[in-house]
Amino acid sequence: MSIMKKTLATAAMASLMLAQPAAAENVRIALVVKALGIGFFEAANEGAEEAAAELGDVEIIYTGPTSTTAEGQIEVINALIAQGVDAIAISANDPDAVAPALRRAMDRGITVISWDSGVAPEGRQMHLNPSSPELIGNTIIRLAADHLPDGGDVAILSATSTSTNQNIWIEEATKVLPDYEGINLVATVYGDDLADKSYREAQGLMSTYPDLRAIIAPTTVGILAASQAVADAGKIGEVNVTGLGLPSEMAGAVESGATLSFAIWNPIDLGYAATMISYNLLKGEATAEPGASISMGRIGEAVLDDNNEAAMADPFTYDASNIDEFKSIF
Ligand code: RAM
Repeated sequence: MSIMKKTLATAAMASLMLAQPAAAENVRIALVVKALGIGFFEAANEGAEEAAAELGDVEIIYTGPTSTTAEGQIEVINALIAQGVDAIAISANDPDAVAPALRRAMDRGITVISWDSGVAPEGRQMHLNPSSPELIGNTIIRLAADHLPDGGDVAILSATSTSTNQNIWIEEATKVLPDYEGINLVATVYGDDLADKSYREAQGLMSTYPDLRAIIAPTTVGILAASQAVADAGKIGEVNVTGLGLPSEMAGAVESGATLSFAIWNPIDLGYAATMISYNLLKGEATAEPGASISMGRIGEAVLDDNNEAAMADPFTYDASNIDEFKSIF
């Protein structure tokens, strides 16, 4: 080997040796979302990046399919296994369909949690709910009932029909429905967390049910699309759109009166908390088992129940009185 080549080789080795310890210390946490392009998940990613900056040795891989399918998520999971990431934190499009791929990830030593929309217990170590499912289910009905003192027909516009979180909330909402006298649930339809499909489903509800008084959309994509459909149909004041939305996306609907009030928890905090939990599990700082308490950093402790689930915080209600304060935050 020429002296020149030797020097280069030695320099390359030296730089490799210098680079290696830092690279080995960094852990890679993949935040797998239902689909790319959804504001709610982009806000969660902001929180994940905040946690990474606080922890110092974390790289966040924000990823997901282009539409809200389990098949798309399975491809993403398989690619993450091949890359050898340290943790996968997923909001699932289907609790069962993604479980085998996630099992394979866990068998290879990858830490797996679900957050927002859960995975069946065999496919994850723990699940972080944004809030208690009972509370969310009751909240979405109450939001509609608050503005219907004499009762009336309401319909639900959900995300996908296999979405774990929306399905649990709808189940809980249905349980408390008898407590709200005169509130009549006439239909549940699915917009798949796609703006155009949600818009068309909202239009369909208004034409099929002429006495409809509220559309309850427990999805940030659905509530925005429905509020636009109601405004475009000239039905502001007749059909109130409510459910779960982002203040930043719903400010216009509140201003126009298409939406009188809606709720949500802080999506930035949710992404932050999911990242902190993933980190503490993969570093062995905590074990996912019933009764365990896992630090969520500035949010507090996640205490696991018998199903290894925990809840982050209560949802907060937004209306014309407070939306301006929050619309620039998330
Ligand atoms: C959409 C997604 C997400 C849900 C929110 C409320 O962004 O469906 O999973 O938590 O709405």
